[in-house]
Amino acid sequence: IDATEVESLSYNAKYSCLRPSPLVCPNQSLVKEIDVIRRGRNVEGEERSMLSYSRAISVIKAYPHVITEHNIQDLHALPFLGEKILSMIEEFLRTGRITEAQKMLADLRFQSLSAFITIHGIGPHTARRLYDLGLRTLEELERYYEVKPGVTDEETMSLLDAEASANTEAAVEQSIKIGLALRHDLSQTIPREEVEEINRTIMRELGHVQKGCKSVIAGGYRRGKPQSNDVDIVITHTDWNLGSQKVKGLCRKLVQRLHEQGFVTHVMHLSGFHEHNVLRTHHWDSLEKALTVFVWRHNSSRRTVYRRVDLIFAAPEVFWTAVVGWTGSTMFERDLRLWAKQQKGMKFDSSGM
Ligand code: DGT
Ligand code: MG
Repeated sequence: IDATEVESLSYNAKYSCLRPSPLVCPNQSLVKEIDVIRRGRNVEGEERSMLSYSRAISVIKAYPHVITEHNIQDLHALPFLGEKILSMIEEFLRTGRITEAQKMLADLRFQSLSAFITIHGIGPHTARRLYDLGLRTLEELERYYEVKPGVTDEETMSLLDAEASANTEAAVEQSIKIGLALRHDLSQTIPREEVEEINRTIMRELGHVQKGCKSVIAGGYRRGKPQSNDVDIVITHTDWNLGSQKVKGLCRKLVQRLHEQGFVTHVMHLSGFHEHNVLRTHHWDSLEKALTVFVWRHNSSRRTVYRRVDLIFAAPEVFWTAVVGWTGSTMFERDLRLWAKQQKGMKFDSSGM
């Protein structure tokens, strides 16, 4: 980035990718309250409304001052803060609460749907379908999906053999079953040191399959989050000329190796080029990737833990787009694509520009 670009970064910029945004902002409790409403719109599938709240939250996060009755007028000059949000902010300043958020939190349907979407493979749509069947709790979901306690390794690795099945209903159901069976582990967040340890372990194993690779840990970790829900590792080869050939097919080989060494117990998704997936429908890129369950007993914990690990492979020339595209946040990625298109006449994607 040249100096003129840096100067154009500003908290009142229209695109979130041009707004400096701290991990914890001066108005964090307000953001948390509005986020409840955003989550409510999300589970109900009200996408446009959810996006409005996401945008508003993103703008407030970038605002560098504590909002008070003295400076609330300044907010009118910020993008994406409409009358409705502004009146919610006023209510929050007066009472420390937003009525709609409090109602949402007390709503039993919201509670059930929110719990359901914490399971990998269950999106808002499936969550509502399950709710309509009369299901209310994760325990009821376990009975419905006939999840047995403990982990069943054999059946799930079959995804490795039948790549095409990763797009079927059966594969999604399988993924939900895994998510339910391992939910107590997978809901734990992962500290940075362990994220780094997992990366080192995976790169050591990769060295046995292909020499000369390198990786960057992306996702929330790269944004500085102290705890992550999963580990996102972007991998390439250091040979600029031959790297593209060397990473081809490597994803599958690495997952196979990790499985043989006892590090990967499940593969939720394995994909090559231009594949569309039902688990994550938007902006699915064309990179080779594997969404896995990684298991180990690492240095600082004495017990066996299951972690969600995503492995993404990119040719050297698109390594940077893969790293940027997998770093997030979701709003940053959305606006980066929009900014590239509207302001630069380019198309940005994790798999290239
Ligand atoms: P967390 O929950 O602590 O893991 O937080 P994040 O921000 O790491 O969230 P995560 O792991 O779901 O996603 C990391 C970033 O990767 C996210 O901002 C967008 C990107 N991403 C996730 N899934 C896909 C995908 O299927 N395709 C592409 N192109 N990007 C994705
Ligand atoms: Mg992540």
